[in-house]
Amino acid sequence: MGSVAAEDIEQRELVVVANRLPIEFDEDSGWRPAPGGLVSAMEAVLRDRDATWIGWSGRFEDARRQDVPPPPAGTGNLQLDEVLLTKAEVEGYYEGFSNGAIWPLYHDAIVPPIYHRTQFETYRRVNEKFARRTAQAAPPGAVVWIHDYQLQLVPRMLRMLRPDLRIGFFLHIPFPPAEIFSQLPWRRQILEGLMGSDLIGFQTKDGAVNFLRLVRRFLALRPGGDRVVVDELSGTRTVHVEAFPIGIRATDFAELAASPEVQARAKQIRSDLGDPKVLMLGVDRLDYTKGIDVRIRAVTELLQDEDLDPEETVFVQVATPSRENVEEYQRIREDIELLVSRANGDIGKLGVTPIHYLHQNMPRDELVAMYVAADVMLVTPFRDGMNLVAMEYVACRINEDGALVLSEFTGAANSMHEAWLVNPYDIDGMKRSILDASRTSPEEAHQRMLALRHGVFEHDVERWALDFERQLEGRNAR
Ligand code: ADQ
Repeated sequence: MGSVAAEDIEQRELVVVANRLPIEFDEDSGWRPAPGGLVSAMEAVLRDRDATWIGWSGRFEDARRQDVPPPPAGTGNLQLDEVLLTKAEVEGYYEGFSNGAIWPLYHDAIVPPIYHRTQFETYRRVNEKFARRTAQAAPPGAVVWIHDYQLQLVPRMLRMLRPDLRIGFFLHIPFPPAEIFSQLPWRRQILEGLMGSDLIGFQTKDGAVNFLRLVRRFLALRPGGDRVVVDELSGTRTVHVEAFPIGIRATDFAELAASPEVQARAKQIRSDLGDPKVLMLGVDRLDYTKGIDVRIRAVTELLQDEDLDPEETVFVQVATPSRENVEEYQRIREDIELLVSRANGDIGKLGVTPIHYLHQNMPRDELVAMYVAADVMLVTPFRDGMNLVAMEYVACRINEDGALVLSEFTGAANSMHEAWLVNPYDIDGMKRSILDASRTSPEEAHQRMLALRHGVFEHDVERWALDFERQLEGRNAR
């Protein structure tokens, strides 16, 4: 097979299906682009092409009075197609089954997954809603790209309704080993749902291998390499299962980082914080998978024991509010806030606050200014599909300095070998690495950052999307 020019692929009709539309409603500014991992990843791919994005807008179908106006029909070349959900559907499908069962299960069951039969039933019904909507909206022969763990039943449902479509599915979060996945009461349905795809993409090879093992065990199919042949009434069909590690639009971050405004803002941030010798930074959605708590513990101990000088070190943790209706998220927020206030109470002095904690969303340029300002970036999840924050930090280090401390349990660690890799369960090991990273010589920091930047710019999000799409159309010579 020959290689395919990027322009050919961009001519194709593309339908993206995701839990949320890439916009959200704000009281003051109305509809605006939504923040978050998936949105920042896909934004770049959709920028210059005709496509439809199907997803929930955040509006409730059964709200007695709709305070929120309908979303726009599109932005630029992107058509927006709203799926309306009821309050009960959002509770059962999203907060319940997706975030109470699948999310913890797929992240190594760090907190116990909760299985409710009624919630799975709602998940199934909502997946059906998405499948029907997509079946209506997709032009004949279109390429449909379904995203993430909330919609794992959609591929099979959609194939039944529209066998003419090319169906791809990408999972943004980890896919767990059989020992963990097998506890799911609806494991068969989930596997069959995903197998409705022509292509199933995972962040890592481990995820793909885990999936193939499960298909063999529970669906009695025999994968050959990364392919599985499925017998259907209409004949046989081949499902490809592969790793497609996601990236970021690195040049966008680098350009923003180089702008005079952001450079000035970064200086201002450092000066507002008292011009510390070492500025450490954490940026995460407030989620129990991200290891924010262990990171704060490690830094606190280092400051307490004065391995790090509390007068010359500042740690800033930015935590985006997330899934605030789910109980475990309320708990982790309380834990983190207690840790921060205890640490500052114990180590702080009048005019000296070693740990700054911001529980808020940040505009992109402010976030980039933080990355530019920080000497050491702490990314310590217990488990993470990829982790874009680690890559964003690296892309913003235009002077090729700074140090990244990265959990080995992130997908990103598979390619970012020059980071200070840590096991977040080993607090002493993590303390040693944080210390080492903050005391590293400029030469070593430079060498490591140079290599990291090479990887992040080489494997950017456009390449990820193009790779996935080529493979989905069976035109990739990989
Ligand atoms: P997330 O779990 O959301 O993504 P991550 O990959 O780190 O995690 O992406 C977070 C995004 O949100 C980044 O682009 C970051 O810049 C942005 N962000 C974080 N805090 C912010 C703040 N306070 N204000 C504004 N923006 C903020 C899921 C998976 C990951 C996977 C991605 C993409 O869990 O493993 O890498 O999808 O596939």
